[in-house]
Amino acid sequence: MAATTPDRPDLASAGVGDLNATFCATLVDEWVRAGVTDAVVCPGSRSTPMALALAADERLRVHVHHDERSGSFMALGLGRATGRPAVVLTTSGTAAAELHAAVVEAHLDRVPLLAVTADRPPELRDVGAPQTIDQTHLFGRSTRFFVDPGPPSAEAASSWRSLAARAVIEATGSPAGPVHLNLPFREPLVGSPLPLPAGRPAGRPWHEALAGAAVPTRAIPRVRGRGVLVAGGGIDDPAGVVALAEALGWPVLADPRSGCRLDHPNVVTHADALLRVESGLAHPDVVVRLGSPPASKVLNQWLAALDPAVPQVVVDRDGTWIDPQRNATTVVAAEPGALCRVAAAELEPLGGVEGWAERWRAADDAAEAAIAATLAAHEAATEPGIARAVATSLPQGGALVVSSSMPVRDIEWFAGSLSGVTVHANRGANGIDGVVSTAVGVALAGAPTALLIGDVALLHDTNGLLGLADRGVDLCLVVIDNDGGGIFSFLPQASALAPERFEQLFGTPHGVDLTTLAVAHGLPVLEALDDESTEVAVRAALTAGGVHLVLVRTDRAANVTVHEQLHAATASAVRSVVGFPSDV
Ligand SMILES: Cc1ncc(C[n+]2csc(CCOP(=O)(O)OP(=O)(O)O)c2C)c(N)n1
Ligand SMILES: [Mg+2]
Repeated sequence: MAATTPDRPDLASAGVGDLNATFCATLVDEWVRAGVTDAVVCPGSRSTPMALALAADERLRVHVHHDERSGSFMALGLGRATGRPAVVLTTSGTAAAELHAAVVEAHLDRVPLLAVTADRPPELRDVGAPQTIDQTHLFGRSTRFFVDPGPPSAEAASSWRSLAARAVIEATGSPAGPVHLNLPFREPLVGSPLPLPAGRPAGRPWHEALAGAAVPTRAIPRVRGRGVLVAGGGIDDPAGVVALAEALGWPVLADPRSGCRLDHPNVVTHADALLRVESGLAHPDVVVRLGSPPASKVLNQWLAALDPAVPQVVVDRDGTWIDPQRNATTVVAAEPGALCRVAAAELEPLGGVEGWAERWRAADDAAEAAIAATLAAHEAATEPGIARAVATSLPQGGALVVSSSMPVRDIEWFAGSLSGVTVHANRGANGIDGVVSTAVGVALAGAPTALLIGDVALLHDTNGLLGLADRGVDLCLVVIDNDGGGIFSFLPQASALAPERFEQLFGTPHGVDLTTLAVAHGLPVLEALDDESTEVAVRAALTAGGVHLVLVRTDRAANVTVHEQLHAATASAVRSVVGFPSDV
């Protein structure tokens, strides 16, 4: 028998249950040292040792969720809002497979996440044992790091802290993303932790990553011309971006997720509307693309169609290949905002072309006025009007989660300035799954949060409502109920197919009474009839605190009409300001 050491007094003679418990308590201690604050635990038996260890550590917040898919999106939302990986724990079998969608989103949108799946030990695999599937590399190439350390053993105890600390470093490294720990446990599953292997002094984690890459300012092209900054998702320092725009006399075309929709003359919030119109604005001398691609299809198509002679510099924190248009001339690995801030301070004052930024400003203001005027003419609620109402009702420091489908587009097109509000959207894979739970996770990070979501996306993640009333969050779910997938009415399928076929396959009305659904989960429901009452309801809900659902009913056909009106109105307003290409 191995001699005991001061570090692990009894481990060598420990029974399986106590060994399991000690292993899990060590991982949890190390995760906390590395900055983990939240864990989502889904019920199951094989995961018992880890569930008990997480629940026993008072430094962690533990959120129990019945549904692994919703639970994993909740952990994703926590990671999005905090930058720290949250743990999501499942038992073995299909429970583990339920994490896949959130893992894919975390992978593609670079959100830190610790996916922890319990497993049967090796002798129970591939022999028809119950609830046993192949969990090795279950999430394929979507993880930053996969590890299956085998059932806990005293011999491996000196590696436990390293394993846990590395998981956090891999999840938060460059690029951030999901880590999968597949942990097999032998029975018994209940035990008591023995003294843990010693950690580093003063609560330090076992491994620490060195951060901070040098900022290559020379990457910002010294062009004294008509340049454009395009700010997508993942901008570290929005004010730094705006400072550079000011120094260069360039506009910032700001995606809602960029954080750059600040109240500043160089910030353009209606780029999509401006670029729908052929004008001199559409012909810059240089483009700098910051962060992940913007949501606007028009903006992305415009980038794709630019003359190859126009330099396009892509700046991304991880140097990730973000070039769906395949026309980037330079790819720079740097934090976009930090790079811009340094460039703004260090470059000699450049000065843009006279009137360039002012033209963008005038066009943006004209688009905003046209949107406001068009919507004011509608008495009933409109989907764009609801998007604007939600954006304006959020307090400073609030968070807005937008679902894929029309909500993310309506915010992009029509919400305008979003100063003081952090916008989150699952745009890594654009899924309409897990959206409610993502918003719950964002709200758990502490900010008053609004979710703008369609009825189908809400129904897709009904289980996000499980236990929600008691999670202690301030969250207002604004549901646009157009009884189906409104986005499809904008596609060629809508006119190419017979109406019944279109409704069957795309419109997909469901007839579910969402009020009854919310009430079944103990949530108060406010129904709003117009844009103004939506704003009042969201403000009241966020002021009162807790969880509320604001329901607004709309019509899919009428929604197409109002969008057409808005696009026509902004196009004519922009044209009247910028004129034709030769005018700029
Ligand atoms: C997981 C997933 N399934 C299906 C889709 C395809 N899809 C995109 S939008 C949409 C309909 C969404 O309807 P709703 O949430 O009501 O929003 P609306 O279109 O009415 O604005 C569907 C099914 C998807 N993006 N993700
Ligand atoms: Mg809908």
